[in-house]
Amino acid sequence: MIVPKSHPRYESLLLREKITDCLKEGVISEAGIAAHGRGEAFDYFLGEKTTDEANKAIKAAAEMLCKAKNPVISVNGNIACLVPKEIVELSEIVPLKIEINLFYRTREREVKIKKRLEKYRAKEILGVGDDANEIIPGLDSLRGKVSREGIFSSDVVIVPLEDGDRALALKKMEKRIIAIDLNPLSRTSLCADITIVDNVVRVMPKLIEEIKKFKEKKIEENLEFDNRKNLKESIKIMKKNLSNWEKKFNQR
Ligand code: PTJ
Repeated sequence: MIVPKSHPRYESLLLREKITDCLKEGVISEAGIAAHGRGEAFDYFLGEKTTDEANKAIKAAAEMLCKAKNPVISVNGNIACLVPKEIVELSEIVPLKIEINLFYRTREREVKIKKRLEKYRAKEILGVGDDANEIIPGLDSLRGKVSREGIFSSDVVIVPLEDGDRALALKKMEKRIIAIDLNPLSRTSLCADITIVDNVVRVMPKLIEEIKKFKEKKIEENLEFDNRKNLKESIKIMKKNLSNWEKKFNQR
């Protein structure tokens, strides 16, 4: 551990260390590092905390998952690195299926990610090797290769840290999409049914909590959720933070 606890950006630097370790292990793609950096910038604008809007989206996502018939979480290198334990816990409590789906798909990375999830006691992992036996229509990238049992026949898919095209293609297949994306303006954020604008490392434990509450019937059912309105509010929070920082900057 090189980062001292007293460092003002300790938490953020710790995540960076995790990400670079996962790159060395071959879990994350090189482009995954760039994706993480883009996320860091948006997180900074957001104030690096879960907003009320994100909490509303998390509650709505918990309800959608609990009511789904065949929910699936799509796992890429970044989330396998950052939240492996939570992916497995989520798969048990909803319950939902875990499917590995990579943009930079190689057999080697599929296996490495599978092993990482198994270390956290994942039992069944779809989308590896020949199990990715179906194609999402109209999608040219390797993300289009999906499992018949999983994403292909799913009704609700959680897509954390997406790259846009697939979310749109899944919508055309009439699936409902829950996105976790720090960028409220990304194509994925705009096309999802529910977008949680927050860092996946803060979202996953909260989502698990909300699902537990929903299962114990401690939260209201049939929550109203307007994704466009929620995204607008998240953008406003970022703008407000920026203008407050500008005011402080001008006073120096
Ligand atoms: O592992 P692979 O091969 O499937 O590759 C996956 C990557 C991440 C490289 C691929 O999906 C990609 O290029 O993603 P993008 O287009 O960079 O989009 C990632 C989005 O996630 C961006 O809008 C980021 O702001 C956002 N993001 C990054 N880190 C986080 C995040 N959102 C939530 N939590 C984060 N920690």
